Amino acid sequence: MNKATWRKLGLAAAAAPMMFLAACGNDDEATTDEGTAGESGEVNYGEEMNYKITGIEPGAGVVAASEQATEDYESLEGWEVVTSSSGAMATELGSAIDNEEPIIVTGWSPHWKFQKYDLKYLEDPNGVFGDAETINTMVREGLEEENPEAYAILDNFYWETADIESIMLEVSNGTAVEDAAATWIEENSDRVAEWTDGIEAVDGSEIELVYVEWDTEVASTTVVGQVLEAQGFDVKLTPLDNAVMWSAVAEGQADAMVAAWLPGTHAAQFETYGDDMVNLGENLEGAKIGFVVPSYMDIDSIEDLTAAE
Ligand code: PBE
Repeated sequence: MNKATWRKLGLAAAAAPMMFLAACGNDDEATTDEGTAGESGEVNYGEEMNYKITGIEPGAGVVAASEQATEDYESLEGWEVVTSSSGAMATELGSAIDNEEPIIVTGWSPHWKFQKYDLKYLEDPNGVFGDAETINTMVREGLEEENPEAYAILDNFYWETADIESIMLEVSNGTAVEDAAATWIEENSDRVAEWTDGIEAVDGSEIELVYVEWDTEVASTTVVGQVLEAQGFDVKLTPLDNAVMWSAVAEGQADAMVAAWLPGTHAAQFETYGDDMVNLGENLEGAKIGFVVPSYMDIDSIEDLTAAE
């Protein structure tokens, strides 16, 4: 038996006592009408949310996957992914939680929202959002020969979820990302020293990193930028749209990015541009995307939602 079947059985079992109570509470007629009783315990979140999922930037992989989900799941028929920005998504999530209202956001980890709020990923039995991923560092062809010191530092850059989340949390609480990154570097000087170990300092050599203004990428790119700066580089950080970020590195207009989510989230971009750049491998493991909801919502799976009428 698959997971979905188990879950349905579980729901049926949970609904049974409610049917009984509903029947007892009805003085006129001890109705056992299955339809009515079965529905009495369920909230129609779709109706409450106007069948809308709160998205982020249109170019994000998680938005593309979410749109795919609305096509793949019967339970999401008639639903719409509304795009905006990562910042707007976070604001909407916060105010829904303040009012204990239902909300579904296109979420990802690592992210400070999991430290700040009680949240859960909706199960994705069809696997539309893929499994755990890595965030990878990509550099332009020729960087190794032309700027071996930068290449080596970028190649060494590797950290963990707790590291990036501590910076993101600070930033979400109002600290400037430059300050949060500087504090993290100071407190983790041993780790940072490993990234630059044995690499000679340079004198103002230029390096440009491109990124998208997602909370994760703002944190990682700022840290790497500061580490490069401390090694004597003249660092430029350029925020772009997702596709433009990939094409800038592929075409050699920018030197590097630390923001490639693979194998799933940026599969389309990797397919288009991956052959024209150098993959330096993961800088973080255990990343994930999916539908994220407040824990107080009484559903566990995408299949627990209901299609629009
Ligand atoms: N994200 C954060 C990006 C990758 C990094 C999950 C919002 C995306 O969906 O493309």
